[in-house]
Amino acid sequence: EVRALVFDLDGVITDTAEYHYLSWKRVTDEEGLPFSREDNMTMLGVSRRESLLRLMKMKDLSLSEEAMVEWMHRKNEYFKPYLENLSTADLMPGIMAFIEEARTTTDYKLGVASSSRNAKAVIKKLGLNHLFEVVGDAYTVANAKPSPDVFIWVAGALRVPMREVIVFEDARAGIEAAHIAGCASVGIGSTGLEEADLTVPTLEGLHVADVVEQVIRQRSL
Ligand code: G16
Ligand code: MG
Repeated sequence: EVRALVFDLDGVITDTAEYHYLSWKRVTDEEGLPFSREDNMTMLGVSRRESLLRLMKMKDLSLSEEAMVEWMHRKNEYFKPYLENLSTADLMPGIMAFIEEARTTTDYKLGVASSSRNAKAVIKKLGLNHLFEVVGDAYTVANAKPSPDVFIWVAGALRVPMREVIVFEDARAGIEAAHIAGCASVGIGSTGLEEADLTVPTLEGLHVADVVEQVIRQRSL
């Protein structure tokens, strides 16, 4: 039985994944480091610190704790103006229709599980608060995705067993976290989603009942 749908924020509800990339790109440009979209894929969906640790590993960099804090601060300073200008144009295609359909045609509980410290600000800025019963973010748990903690926390707050939750994610780290938590998963996008129970390029034009049915079928295979 499915009783809850839990959505990732950056890259699933909003197009902010692009802004995270552009912000890291600006920092790496300033530091004279090459940084491609492909590089960025390996940092998707994990915490700010874990993103930097992965970047350091990728580029064989060693930074002091002080330098790391400064890079993370700078990245977020570059990210913040994007948030100030956030509008409904930054919503992912099809997401609002999908959530609206879930609200009107099902009694699934709806939640958000994000690795971001900016998650609540993004949701507020877009006026989406009323859509979700629970929002878990980088402040609610100590360990960000791929740790399962945020999904366990959100499922608990929704009072739904983990196996009755379908998670919607755009990042490998999020799919991994969802599975460790015992949730089912839908990967949205084209890269790094091989482990998802169902992968779709976008939610645009998809119906909740069809997606849920496909996930259930996939899981019992
Ligand atoms: C998001 C992004 C990640 C980002 C993380 C931390 O997670 O996908 O790329 O590194 O938040 O963001 P911040 O620097 O705002 O704390 P999610 O889980 O919403 O995709
Ligand atoms: Mg994401």
